Amino acid sequence: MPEIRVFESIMKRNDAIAADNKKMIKKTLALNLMSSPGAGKTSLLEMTLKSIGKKYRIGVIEGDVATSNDAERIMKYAPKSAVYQIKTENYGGGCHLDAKMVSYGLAKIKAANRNYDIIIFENVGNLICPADFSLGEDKKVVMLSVTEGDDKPVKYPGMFEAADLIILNKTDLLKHLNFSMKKAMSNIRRVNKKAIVLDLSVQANTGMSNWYDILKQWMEEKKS
Ligand SMILES: Nc1nc2c(ncn2[C@@H]2O[C@H](COP(=O)(O)OP(=O)(O)OP(=O)(O)O)[C@@H](O)[C@H]2O)c(=O)[nH]1
Ligand SMILES: [Mg+2]
Repeated sequence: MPEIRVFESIMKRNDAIAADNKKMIKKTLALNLMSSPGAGKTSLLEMTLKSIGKKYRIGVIEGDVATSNDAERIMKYAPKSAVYQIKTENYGGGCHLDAKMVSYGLAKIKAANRNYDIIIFENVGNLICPADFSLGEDKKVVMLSVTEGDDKPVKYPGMFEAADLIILNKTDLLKHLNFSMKKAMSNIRRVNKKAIVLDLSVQANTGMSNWYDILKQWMEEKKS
Protein backbone atom coordinates (compact mmCIF):
# COMPACT_ATOMS: atom_id res chain seq x y z
CA MET A 1 0.00 0.00 0.00
CA PRO A 2 2.66 2.61 0.86
CA GLU A 3 4.31 1.93 -2.51
CA ILE A 4 1.04 2.76 -4.28
CA ARG A 5 0.80 6.01 -2.32
CA VAL A 6 4.37 7.00 -3.28
CA PHE A 7 3.60 6.28 -6.95
CA GLU A 8 0.37 8.31 -6.77
CA SER A 9 2.21 11.20 -5.23
CA ILE A 10 4.96 11.07 -7.91
CA MET A 11 2.31 11.09 -10.63
CA LYS A 12 0.40 13.96 -9.02
CA ARG A 13 3.55 16.04 -8.80
CA ASN A 14 4.44 15.18 -12.40
CA ASP A 15 0.97 16.18 -13.60
CA ALA A 16 1.17 19.52 -11.78
CA ILE A 17 4.52 20.36 -13.45
CA ALA A 18 3.16 19.18 -16.82
CA ALA A 19 0.23 21.58 -16.40
CA ASP A 20 2.70 24.42 -15.69
CA ASN A 21 4.72 23.48 -18.80
CA LYS A 22 1.58 23.64 -20.90
CA LYS A 23 0.56 26.99 -19.46
CA MET A 24 4.01 28.41 -20.08
CA ILE A 25 4.18 27.55 -23.78
CA LYS A 26 0.79 29.18 -24.41
CA LYS A 27 -0.16 28.89 -28.11
CA THR A 28 2.74 26.64 -29.09
CA LEU A 29 1.77 23.14 -30.20
CA ALA A 30 3.63 20.62 -28.03
CA LEU A 31 4.08 17.00 -29.09
CA ASN A 32 5.31 14.02 -27.13
CA LEU A 33 6.97 11.69 -29.68
CA MET A 34 7.36 8.12 -28.44
CA SER A 35 8.43 4.75 -29.82
CA SER A 36 10.69 1.82 -29.15
CA PRO A 37 14.43 2.46 -29.70
CA GLY A 38 15.30 3.03 -33.33
CA ALA A 39 11.80 3.31 -34.84
CA GLY A 40 12.88 6.52 -36.56
CA LYS A 41 11.87 9.41 -34.28
CA THR A 42 15.00 11.50 -34.83
CA SER A 43 14.93 10.72 -38.55
CA LEU A 44 11.35 12.02 -38.68
CA LEU A 45 12.41 15.22 -36.94
CA GLU A 46 15.41 15.71 -39.25
CA MET A 47 13.22 15.34 -42.33
CA THR A 48 10.52 17.59 -40.83
CA LEU A 49 13.04 20.34 -40.09
CA LYS A 50 14.51 20.03 -43.58
CA SER A 51 11.06 20.32 -45.16
CA ILE A 52 9.13 22.82 -43.03
CA GLY A 53 11.78 24.14 -40.62
CA LYS A 54 12.06 27.44 -42.49
CA LYS A 55 8.31 28.04 -42.53
CA TYR A 56 7.70 27.31 -38.85
CA ARG A 57 9.67 27.94 -35.68
CA ILE A 58 10.32 24.47 -34.33
CA GLY A 59 11.91 23.68 -30.99
CA VAL A 60 13.14 20.20 -30.04
CA ILE A 61 13.81 18.69 -26.64
CA GLU A 62 15.62 15.39 -26.95
CA GLY A 63 15.42 12.67 -24.32
CA ASP A 64 17.91 9.84 -24.07
CA VAL A 65 19.49 7.88 -21.24
CA ALA A 66 22.99 8.88 -22.33
CA THR A 67 24.70 10.79 -25.19
CA SER A 68 23.78 13.96 -27.05
CA ASN A 69 23.77 12.15 -30.39
CA ASP A 70 20.19 13.03 -31.26
CA ALA A 71 20.49 16.73 -30.35
CA GLU A 72 23.67 16.91 -32.48
CA ARG A 73 21.78 15.41 -35.42
CA ILE A 74 18.93 17.89 -35.00
CA MET A 75 21.25 20.89 -34.68
CA LYS A 76 22.29 20.39 -38.30
CA TYR A 77 18.79 21.47 -39.32
CA ALA A 78 17.71 23.85 -36.55
CA PRO A 79 19.25 26.77 -34.64
CA LYS A 80 21.34 25.39 -31.76
CA SER A 81 19.41 27.57 -29.34
CA ALA A 82 16.18 25.76 -30.26
CA VAL A 83 17.48 22.29 -29.39
CA TYR A 84 18.25 20.80 -25.99
CA GLN A 85 19.35 17.30 -25.00
CA ILE A 86 18.18 15.80 -21.74
CA LYS A 87 20.21 12.83 -20.52
CA THR A 88 17.90 11.09 -18.10
CA GLU A 89 20.77 9.38 -16.26
CA ASN A 90 21.81 12.82 -15.00
CA TYR A 91 18.42 13.24 -13.33
CA GLY A 92 18.46 9.88 -11.61
CA GLY A 93 16.01 8.63 -14.20
CA GLY A 94 16.26 6.29 -17.11
CA CYS A 95 13.57 4.99 -19.36
CA HIS A 96 11.41 8.08 -19.94
CA LEU A 97 11.20 11.86 -19.80
CA ASP A 98 9.22 13.46 -17.00
CA ALA A 99 7.64 16.88 -16.74
CA LYS A 100 10.40 18.30 -14.54
CA MET A 101 13.12 17.38 -17.04
CA VAL A 102 11.07 18.92 -19.82
CA SER A 103 10.60 22.12 -17.79
CA TYR A 104 14.44 22.48 -17.72
CA GLY A 105 14.53 21.89 -21.46
CA LEU A 106 11.81 24.47 -22.07
CA ALA A 107 13.78 27.05 -20.07
CA LYS A 108 16.95 26.24 -22.06
CA ILE A 109 15.25 26.80 -25.43
CA LYS A 110 13.50 29.88 -23.98
CA ALA A 111 10.08 28.50 -24.83
CA ALA A 112 8.22 31.15 -22.82
CA ASN A 113 9.27 34.07 -25.03
CA ARG A 114 10.31 32.74 -28.41
CA ASN A 115 6.85 32.07 -29.83
CA TYR A 116 7.65 28.67 -31.27
CA ASP A 117 5.00 27.22 -33.55
CA ILE A 118 5.80 23.68 -32.45
CA ILE A 119 7.93 22.12 -29.72
CA ILE A 120 8.57 18.41 -29.97
CA PHE A 121 9.71 16.28 -27.05
CA GLU A 122 11.46 13.20 -28.43
CA ASN A 123 11.04 10.73 -25.61
CA VAL A 124 13.48 7.98 -24.64
CA GLY A 125 13.10 4.96 -26.92
CA ASN A 126 10.84 2.65 -24.91
CA LEU A 127 7.34 1.30 -25.50
CA ILE A 128 6.32 1.13 -21.83
CA CYS A 129 7.33 3.84 -19.33
CA PRO A 130 6.93 7.06 -21.37
CA ALA A 131 3.18 6.46 -21.71
CA ASP A 132 2.61 7.08 -18.00
CA PHE A 133 4.25 10.49 -17.75
CA SER A 134 2.53 13.53 -19.10
CA LEU A 135 4.99 16.28 -20.11
CA GLY A 136 2.58 19.11 -20.88
CA GLU A 137 2.05 18.04 -24.48
CA ASP A 138 -1.07 18.72 -26.52
CA LYS A 139 -0.79 15.51 -28.50
CA LYS A 140 0.89 12.16 -28.12
CA VAL A 141 2.48 10.75 -31.27
CA VAL A 142 3.52 7.09 -31.24
CA MET A 143 5.73 5.67 -33.96
CA LEU A 144 5.93 1.98 -34.79
CA SER A 145 8.36 0.80 -37.45
CA VAL A 146 7.26 -2.12 -39.56
CA THR A 147 10.43 -4.05 -38.61
CA GLU A 148 9.04 -4.39 -35.06
CA GLY A 149 6.05 -6.56 -36.02
CA ASP A 150 2.32 -5.95 -36.45
CA ASP A 151 1.44 -7.33 -32.98
CA LYS A 152 3.06 -4.55 -30.94
CA PRO A 153 -0.07 -2.43 -30.37
CA VAL A 154 -1.69 -5.26 -28.41
CA LYS A 155 1.51 -6.32 -26.62
CA TYR A 156 2.22 -2.78 -25.38
CA PRO A 157 -1.32 -1.39 -25.21
CA GLY A 158 -0.66 1.49 -22.79
CA MET A 159 1.45 3.40 -25.28
CA PHE A 160 -0.94 2.88 -28.21
CA GLU A 161 -4.11 3.51 -26.18
CA ALA A 162 -2.91 6.98 -25.29
CA ALA A 163 -1.87 8.03 -28.82
CA ASP A 164 -3.55 10.80 -30.81
CA LEU A 165 -1.52 9.84 -33.87
CA ILE A 166 0.18 6.55 -34.71
CA ILE A 167 2.84 6.60 -37.40
CA LEU A 168 3.84 3.35 -39.09
CA ASN A 169 7.36 4.01 -40.35
CA LYS A 170 9.88 2.25 -42.62
CA THR A 171 7.26 1.17 -45.14
CA ASP A 172 10.08 1.03 -47.72
CA LEU A 173 11.06 -2.26 -46.03
CA LEU A 174 7.61 -3.89 -46.25
CA LYS A 175 8.61 -5.99 -49.26
CA HIS A 176 11.24 -7.76 -47.15
CA LEU A 177 9.01 -8.43 -44.13
CA ASN A 178 5.93 -10.42 -43.17
CA PHE A 179 4.40 -7.34 -41.52
CA SER A 180 0.69 -7.11 -42.38
CA MET A 181 -0.76 -3.59 -42.56
CA LYS A 182 -4.22 -5.09 -42.16
CA LYS A 183 -3.26 -6.93 -38.96
CA ALA A 184 -1.44 -3.88 -37.62
CA MET A 185 -4.50 -1.74 -38.22
CA SER A 186 -6.82 -4.22 -36.57
CA ASN A 187 -4.46 -4.49 -33.56
CA ILE A 188 -4.34 -0.71 -33.31
CA ARG A 189 -8.14 -0.52 -33.36
CA ARG A 190 -8.39 -3.14 -30.60
CA VAL A 191 -6.71 -0.71 -28.23
CA ASN A 192 -7.44 2.69 -29.76
CA LYS A 193 -10.52 3.48 -31.84
CA LYS A 194 -9.79 7.14 -32.42
CA ALA A 195 -6.13 7.75 -33.20
CA ILE A 196 -5.19 8.97 -36.66
CA VAL A 197 -2.97 6.38 -38.34
CA LEU A 198 -0.41 7.27 -41.00
CA ASP A 199 1.97 5.03 -42.85
CA LEU A 200 5.12 6.54 -44.26
CA SER A 201 8.79 6.07 -44.91
CA VAL A 202 11.02 8.81 -43.61
CA GLN A 203 13.98 7.39 -45.51
CA ALA A 204 12.19 7.16 -48.85
CA ASN A 205 10.39 10.45 -48.10
CA THR A 206 6.99 8.95 -48.93
CA GLY A 207 3.75 9.74 -47.11
CA MET A 208 5.37 12.69 -45.34
CA SER A 209 2.90 15.30 -46.62
CA ASN A 210 0.13 13.72 -44.50
CA TRP A 211 2.29 14.29 -41.42
CA TYR A 212 2.90 17.94 -42.33
CA ASP A 213 -0.85 18.41 -42.94
CA ILE A 214 -1.64 17.09 -39.47
CA LEU A 215 0.98 19.35 -37.90
CA LYS A 216 -0.52 22.33 -39.72
CA GLN A 217 -4.03 21.46 -38.60
CA TRP A 218 -2.96 20.98 -34.98
CA MET A 219 -0.99 24.26 -35.01
CA GLU A 220 -4.05 26.11 -36.29
CA GLU A 221 -6.25 24.49 -33.64
CA LYS A 222 -3.80 25.47 -30.90
CA LYS A 223 -3.54 29.08 -32.08
CA SER A 224 -7.29 29.62 -32.44
N1 LIG B 1 14.69 1.69 -43.99
C1 LIG B 1 14.37 2.72 -43.23
N2 LIG B 1 15.18 3.07 -42.22
C2 LIG B 1 14.82 4.12 -41.46
C3 LIG B 1 13.65 4.88 -41.70
N3 LIG B 1 13.55 5.84 -40.76
C4 LIG B 1 14.63 5.70 -39.97
N4 LIG B 1 15.41 4.68 -40.39
C5 LIG B 1 16.68 4.21 -39.83
O1 LIG B 1 16.42 3.64 -38.55
C6 LIG B 1 17.53 3.83 -37.68
C7 LIG B 1 17.09 4.47 -36.37
O2 LIG B 1 16.60 5.76 -36.67
P1 LIG B 1 16.53 6.92 -35.56
O3 LIG B 1 15.90 8.09 -36.23
O4 LIG B 1 17.83 7.10 -34.90
O5 LIG B 1 15.51 6.26 -34.54
P2 LIG B 1 15.05 6.82 -33.11
O6 LIG B 1 13.66 6.35 -32.91
O7 LIG B 1 15.28 8.26 -33.02
O8 LIG B 1 16.03 6.03 -32.13
P3 LIG B 1 16.25 6.29 -30.55
O9 LIG B 1 16.29 7.76 -30.32
O10 LIG B 1 17.55 5.61 -30.26
O11 LIG B 1 15.09 5.62 -29.86
C8 LIG B 1 18.53 4.69 -38.46
O12 LIG B 1 19.51 3.86 -39.03
C9 LIG B 1 17.66 5.32 -39.55
O13 LIG B 1 18.38 5.66 -40.69
C10 LIG B 1 12.82 4.50 -42.81
O14 LIG B 1 11.78 5.10 -43.11
N5 LIG B 1 13.23 3.40 -43.52
MG1 LIG C 1 16.29 9.35 -31.56
